[in-house]
Amino acid sequence: MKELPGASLQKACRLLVVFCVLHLSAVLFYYLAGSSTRSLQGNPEPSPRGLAPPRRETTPTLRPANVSRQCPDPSPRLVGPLRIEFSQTVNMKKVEEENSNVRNGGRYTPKDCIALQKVAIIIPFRNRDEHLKYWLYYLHPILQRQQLDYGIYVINQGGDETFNRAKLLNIGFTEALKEYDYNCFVFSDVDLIPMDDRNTYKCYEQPRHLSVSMDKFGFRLPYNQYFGGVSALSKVQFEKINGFPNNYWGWGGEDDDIYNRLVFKGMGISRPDATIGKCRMIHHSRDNKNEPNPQRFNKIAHTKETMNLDGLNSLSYTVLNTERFPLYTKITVDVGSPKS
Ligand SMILES: [Mn+2]
Repeated sequence: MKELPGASLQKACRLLVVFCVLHLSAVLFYYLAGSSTRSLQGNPEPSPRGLAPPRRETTPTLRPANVSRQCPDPSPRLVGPLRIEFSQTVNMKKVEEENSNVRNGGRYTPKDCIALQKVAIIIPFRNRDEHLKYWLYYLHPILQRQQLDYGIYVINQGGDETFNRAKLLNIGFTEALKEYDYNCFVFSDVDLIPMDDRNTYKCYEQPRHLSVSMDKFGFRLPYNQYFGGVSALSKVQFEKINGFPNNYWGWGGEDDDIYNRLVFKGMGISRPDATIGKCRMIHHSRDNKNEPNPQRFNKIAHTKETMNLDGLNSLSYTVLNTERFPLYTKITVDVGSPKS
């Protein structure tokens, strides 16, 4: 028997209604199932393997994407080897424009995920503005690709007393912590630029030495215990060794003292491999008031006795000035003078 046209239309409508109801209840089910697992997000432990319902793919989510998710490790934005050169002068206005995501004072936080670490980068400084421009030009884009929650602190030694690198680093640690809950500290000379962005400026299980193959030393370590240039210590690691020594005036020795402190507290050095750890140093002549320290050999021999008396617990200084520039915070300090 042939069906009437009206009956066939009625049947089609009924089917459509049934389909709509089914679709609506399926959407509702997946939405509720999604919200009940929401509290698990941000849990650092890997999700259990096996059969998982494909809810994320099929359901549009109402919350903004990824903001409650930790940034992946390593960052997917890394590009690897970089061309680093110092032949052209840096236009700071342009560098500031190119890094418009950086907040005043040199602070940056990734937008689409939660950074794995909060990193304060401490740069001991005096009269090296040209080097600082290169550093900012190269490092800001690298640090953003590394998806770190970071801040840049240039600790400028005021006056014209002999330079004291390690004390400036102690001051940077202390001052940065007054601003933000940093859990990692990268201590970098102003003239060192990494040649590979896989050399992440973050902290590890053990204190990290980052500048492991410098062009200055023919892209190798000058000696096995070398800990100078760029290093990273977590807040816990730094406090465990009572910070760095305050009384190494002039060039040399303070990095070996720091190495000794780490060893005496039972820690070892973590390093990237020689390829990832390549970096360039900007050529320069020896600064005034930073002559090699003749006392350094004698001091290094006594780290074990001095480290508990000299460090964070004996640090004294005066902040003379704090300036917020678009790409860094500059803190000028009076570090005092060597005791005779
Ligand atoms: Mn240098």
